[in-house]
Amino acid sequence: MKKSFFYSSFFIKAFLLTVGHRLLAQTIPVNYDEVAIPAYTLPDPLTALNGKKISNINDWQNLRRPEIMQLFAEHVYGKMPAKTVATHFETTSTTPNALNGLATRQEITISFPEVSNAPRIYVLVYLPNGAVGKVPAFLGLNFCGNQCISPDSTIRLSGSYAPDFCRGFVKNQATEASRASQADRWPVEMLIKQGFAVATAHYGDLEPDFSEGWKTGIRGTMAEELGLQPAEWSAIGAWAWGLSRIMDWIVQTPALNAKEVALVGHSRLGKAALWAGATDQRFGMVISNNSGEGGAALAKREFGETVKHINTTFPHWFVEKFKTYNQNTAALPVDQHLLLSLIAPRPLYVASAQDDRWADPKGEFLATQATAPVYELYGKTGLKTSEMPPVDQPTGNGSVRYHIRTGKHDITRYDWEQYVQFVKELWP
Ligand code: GTR
Repeated sequence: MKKSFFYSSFFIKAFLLTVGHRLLAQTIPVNYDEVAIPAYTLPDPLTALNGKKISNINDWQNLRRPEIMQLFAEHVYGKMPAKTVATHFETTSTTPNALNGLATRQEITISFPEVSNAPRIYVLVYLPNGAVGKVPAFLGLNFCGNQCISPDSTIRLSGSYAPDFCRGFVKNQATEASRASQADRWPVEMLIKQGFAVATAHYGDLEPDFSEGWKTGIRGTMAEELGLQPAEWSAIGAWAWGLSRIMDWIVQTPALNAKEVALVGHSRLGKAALWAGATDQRFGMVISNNSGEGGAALAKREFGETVKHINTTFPHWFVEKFKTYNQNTAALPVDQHLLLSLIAPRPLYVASAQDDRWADPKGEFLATQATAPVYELYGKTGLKTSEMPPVDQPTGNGSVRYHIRTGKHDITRYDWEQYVQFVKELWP
């Protein structure tokens, strides 16, 4: 009785907060006109705050990169915990003949034994059967729970909060009807056949995605152990932190090649993937799929979704300070090309969709292109072209690639096929 009252008041509150923020954001005008973009100047990746020109890897790694990290922590995503907390990995299921014998399917629970009310991360993993040696992996969070990525009825049903758009949910809680609801976004069989492992977890395990979600997520329950108050970081920070905990598991898993983990994320989870890739350099590659505002798109262009829109709809995604730029992106000391530069020298793939103007495809392209000088410091090749490529024609022959696909905001088979090709070229 008491428990059900708790759950209904929790979901009513989450619902009202989410709808309220969304309605408020709808009153903010949206610009889709290139001509109306304000004049803006992007901070130079290779000029330090003290004016010093960065011309070698040493100065990038020891001066400019740390100061860019610091700027993003202070103004955008918040700090990351400096303290580590004891982690326990438990394999709760192993299915040796998943996908008609192509893969071994495992479910791993990552828990934090020192913190009694901490959330658990439930990781779903597919390992290709018959692989010789350690295999590379794609790792990414999912929106609606592990059961949504496959029709397999034995996958654990997520018990964590999922956003309203997740199908087969009642009061943001998964039901059996949610199984396979996002299977088209996760072509596991194709990836396994290409020799990759696949690992995923529900982002709601780390922090429920609404403005008071921090209370039951990592930020609220582990503040003391992690040495960070909830307001010092953000939901995106918590999701990124969770990706690093999954990486901890990968590192000690003999079947996996921890040096070849391609971190992939769509939309808000693309933002989280980029911040995770910046804060944890063990991820060997980062793939941003339609990550848009607060992800790969330049904020200062104010095209489509803006800082003000995102802070109004999702006030918990970033730190409070980010809201001070709602009306004044010119004052932002960073822009997202600097976030992408933090991935260097590791391979980076940024993808947009033609109909996803809200995410500003051109802003994503320009940010990606602006990372070239940093890649060049390492003797790597960034995007050479200054023109956006035609749709469905990926561009970039070095460590950085970009495409704009026909269609809407989504992660499709086409997108995955390009990622597979990129990974195979860079990690032959
Ligand atoms: C939108 C949001 C975007 C993007 C997207 C998603 O509503 O405005 O920034 O993150 O959600 O995650 O699907």
